[in-house]
Amino acid sequence: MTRVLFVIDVQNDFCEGGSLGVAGGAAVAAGITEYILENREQYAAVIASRDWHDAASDNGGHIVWPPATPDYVDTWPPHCIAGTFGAEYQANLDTSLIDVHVQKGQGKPSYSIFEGVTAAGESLSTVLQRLQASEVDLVGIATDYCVLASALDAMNAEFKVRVLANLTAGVAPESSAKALQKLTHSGVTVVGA
Ligand code: VGL
Repeated sequence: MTRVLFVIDVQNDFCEGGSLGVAGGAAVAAGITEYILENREQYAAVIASRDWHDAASDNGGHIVWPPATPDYVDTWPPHCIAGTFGAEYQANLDTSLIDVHVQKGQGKPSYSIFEGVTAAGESLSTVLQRLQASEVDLVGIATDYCVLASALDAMNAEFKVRVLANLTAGVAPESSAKALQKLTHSGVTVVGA
């Protein structure tokens, strides 16, 4: 078996002080760095995603620009605009530990890392095939949106999937608890919830 680690959207806009900051985001970033340093030998690769939206666009209805107000379920304030500070990895995540970077959400909503591409334009699926990956662990932000969607896609792609819940942070406690339940029911192993 070959296992990879997905680090989902550990970006400034999803951490405290960001336009869509979730509670505990910066601490999760630090925890992920520590976890990788201690567990690197378990993984064939560490693959990190970033939301990477277009400026001056609603990105397929995903982003609502002021003065309109988002619903924080299907529509969101501007976040992770390509090339801005908000789209960069949060500083507590040691980016030297990341082997593959993928970007998603260019002009559209992309909750799942499986919609991402590398800078060379390779899809995540191609990268995973090359690595001959069979198992996926997930950490990152947000538990109730991008971690959820990415883990469900990994299940659908027939990987053996674990979510390391202590290394995730969510938009809201209730939807995060629901997301972890849904993952468990879908066959994902939720560790440390
Ligand atoms: C996310 C809300 C909007 C996420 C992305 O990374 O979970 N959440 N866009």
